[in-house]
Amino acid sequence: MQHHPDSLRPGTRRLGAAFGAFLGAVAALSTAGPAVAEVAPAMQGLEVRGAPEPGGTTLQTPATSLMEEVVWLDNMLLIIIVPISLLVMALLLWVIVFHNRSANPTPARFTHNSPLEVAWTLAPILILIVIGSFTVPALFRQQIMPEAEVTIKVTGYQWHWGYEYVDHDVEFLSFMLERDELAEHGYEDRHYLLATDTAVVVPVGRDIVMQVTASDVIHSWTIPAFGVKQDGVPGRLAELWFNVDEEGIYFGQCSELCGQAHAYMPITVHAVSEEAYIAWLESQGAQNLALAPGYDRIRSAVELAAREHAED
Ligand SMILES: [Cu+2]
Repeated sequence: MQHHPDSLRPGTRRLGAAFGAFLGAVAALSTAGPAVAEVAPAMQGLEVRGAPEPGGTTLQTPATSLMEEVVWLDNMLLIIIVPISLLVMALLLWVIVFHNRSANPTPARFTHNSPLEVAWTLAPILILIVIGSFTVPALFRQQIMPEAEVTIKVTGYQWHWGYEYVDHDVEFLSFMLERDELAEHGYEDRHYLLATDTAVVVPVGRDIVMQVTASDVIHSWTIPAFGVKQDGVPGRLAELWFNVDEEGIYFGQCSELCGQAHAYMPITVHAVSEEAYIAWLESQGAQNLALAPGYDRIRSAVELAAREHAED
């Protein structure tokens, strides 16, 4: 699949005029607009931090407090379920070896043992209460939205994503990069099926709220390293939030089976400094820049420096 046929991109023609500048090769297929292929300034020098590893078996390295908690819960559950599994396997072995027909030709005839039954009812309940006392608060931390410092609406389409920075009137679509397009966007071959032509750009250390929806069928937006995953359902607006610890490039993939090209609508997030975020917003022609986190501090400092320079 060199380029997706137009039939795979129902949103392109409708939105192409508005977002032509973002679409690179797609723009050439749809409507007028310069093809922007070079890596935007905000993306340069970013390391890939959230990506699957070849042969990897564990969860990705956490990039948010939410994901740190998910990893902690995963390890905690492992400590609980390993002894349970060993106990059950030992009991099975014990029954198989010592209570088969030849080893134990005359089986016991009793059917009840009240103390034992109380124990094997209470023990699982207690274990579930212990697990729940950790997982339920974690669930609330994920599902209760903080005050958003950046709000982004993401819409799933068959088969690409659309993003809207609701405070800033910035909108663009995000298409998977073909193998031969990766290098010109600054990615490597191993990022095939992960990298997109445009990326969600967010500042680190700020609370990002994503509003997730879809236009045709159910899709699901996720970044594994952030510990977030949310179905986008047509006609509904769900929310997720994250606060990225470290600058870097983080990948995800649509996680709800959404049709023929489900595997070809990945997600790329660039977590950058506030300075780079504001510079990126400006490069996108953003409105209401004063609403961007840190805008006052960063831009007034720049202006101050410029003034001092002029006085010298
Ligand atoms: Cu999808």
